[in-house]
Amino acid sequence: MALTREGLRFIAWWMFPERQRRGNKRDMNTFITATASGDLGFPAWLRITHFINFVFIGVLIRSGIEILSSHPRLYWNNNCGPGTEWIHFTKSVVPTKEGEYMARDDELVLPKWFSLPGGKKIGLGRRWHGVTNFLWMVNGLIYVVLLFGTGQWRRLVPTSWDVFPQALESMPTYLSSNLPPVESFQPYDALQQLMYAFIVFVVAPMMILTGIAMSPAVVGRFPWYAKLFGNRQSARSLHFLGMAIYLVFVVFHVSLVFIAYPQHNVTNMVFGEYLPERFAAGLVIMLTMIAAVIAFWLWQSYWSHKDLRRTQIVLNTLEEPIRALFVNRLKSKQRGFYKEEDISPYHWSNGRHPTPEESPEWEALRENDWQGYELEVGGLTNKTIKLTLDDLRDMQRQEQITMHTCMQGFTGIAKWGGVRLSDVLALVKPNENANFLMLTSYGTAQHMYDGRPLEPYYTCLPKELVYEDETILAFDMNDKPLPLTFGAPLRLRVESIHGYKMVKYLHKIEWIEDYRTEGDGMGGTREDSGLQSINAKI
Ligand code: HEM
Ligand SMILES: Nc1nc2c(c(=O)[nH]1)N[C@H]1C(S)=C(S)[C@@H](COP(=O)(O)O)O[C@H]1N2
Ligand SMILES: [Mo]
Repeated sequence: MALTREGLRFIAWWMFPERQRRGNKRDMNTFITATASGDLGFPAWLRITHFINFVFIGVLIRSGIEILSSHPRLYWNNNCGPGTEWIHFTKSVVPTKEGEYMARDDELVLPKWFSLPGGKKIGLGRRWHGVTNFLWMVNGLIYVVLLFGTGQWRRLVPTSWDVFPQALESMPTYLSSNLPPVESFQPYDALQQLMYAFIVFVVAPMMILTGIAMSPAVVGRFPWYAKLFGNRQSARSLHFLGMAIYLVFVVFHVSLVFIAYPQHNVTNMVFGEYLPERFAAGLVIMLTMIAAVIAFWLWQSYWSHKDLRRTQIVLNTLEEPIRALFVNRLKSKQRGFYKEEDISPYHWSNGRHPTPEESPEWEALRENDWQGYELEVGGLTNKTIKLTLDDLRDMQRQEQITMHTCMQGFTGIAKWGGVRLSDVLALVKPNENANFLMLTSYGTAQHMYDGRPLEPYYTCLPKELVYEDETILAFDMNDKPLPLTFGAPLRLRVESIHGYKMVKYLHKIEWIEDYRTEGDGMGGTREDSGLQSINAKI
């Protein structure tokens, strides 16, 4: 421990040598040097991590807004019933009849300069958010380790209870747009210190913890985790409020840098020490850097849109190892957790049932009350079989009350009745090269990425998902045969992933060798056309 501390001290000394080396040689302003907590200065690591943090927070806010815009409503309950949101960012009113209005109908289209990447591209917004989260947390960890390793924590952690009355005292000073005396910045005054400590030690961890609560893999495996925040939707609301706090903070903080003793702030941040004579140069450098960061944020949007597929592949390549490390292994264990009374009275939908033009076959079966419906099971197998709904109902039944999470943001709890996918697959023998299971719908995609005619909705599942305990083919929802909008007569449920993998209006399932030879090669309709994670296990 002592060794690490010494090591870090050395790195710190090496990284911010100005003040240490020159020490007292320089006659520095008294308020910087003569502080109760010693000379904290502005070491290089602090300035660098702070700058990186600024870049990443902007990326997180912009991509977060893209994600939010795909379901612009926030709730404190998991049912997400129409009118139960505490805030919405759309004028659309949700009809109370289930199945009339799709989550996709509710999406906003934001301009490219505003959100990342803008233009209803939640698939890419989620990729940007995911990749940046990881980098942001690594940067934050380096910052916090160095903060405590070098004694710099005194900047942020108040060492006396006096900080509260002091902060109260300086509040009216700020409010009357005056400034506390320069001596009280050591390096920060009490109010600033409290605000910074709150952002670093309360809001940032809250963003991480509530972010984790939004992953269907995490709350599928550990449903209690979401309860720590109330429920999954309140975690989402808190995550949003955290963003709002960040936005307000950034505005205040940046304004104060330029209002409260800018000579100190600017030269300290740019040069690492107080150099009033170089204030003009510092200001130019700082403003140029801010402009460059804003240009980078905009570039991300335009670069993303220039070649959507390339962006999807690049970001997915960066994100996949992180997913593999943390969430891909989590398998749903929701049975027994949710109770009958948790079932949502209203359940959102995504993906309308096929029209007679799209699928005359499905329409005929529907008119015939599903008499004659057969699920085809085959592909790379020893034989192809066809199962009627009665065949499926005669097999061992599995029921589960689970929470559905659409990657757009809504959730809903329902009781699903069906048969395990693994039991169905046990009826045929897959060949050696059967690596993925492809499930195809009678229904079509809601849109195609390149505007070509709508193709049947499909998804490819890796074996890990196929053989999960709670992966079922469901024919019942809440003790009744599946309603039309929820996938009649048969649909997939995979409870550890996002809703878009759960094909409704199931037509056939087949073992295939590789998802890359199907559709556009990304692993499913929402991957092909919605630019979601390629061949995702979550
Ligand atoms: C300053 C930091 C951050 C800001 C401003 C931010 C902002 C946002 C916003 C506004 C959303 C949209 C919420 C919604 O409508 O569903 C969002 C989504 C999300 N955020 Fe963050 N976030 C931050 C950090 C994090 C961190 C550290 C994590 C993970 C550990 C995280 C994980 C997530 C996840 C998983 C989602 C939902 C994404 C999805 O379902 O695809 N966020 N974030
Ligand atoms: N055939 C088909 N299945 C589909 C879709 C679709 O558009 N067509 N949408 C998917 C998405 S994005 C989600 S969130 C869920 C929604 O299921 P629900 O309508 O039962 O809530 O269905 C999935 N299955
Ligand atoms: Mo979805």
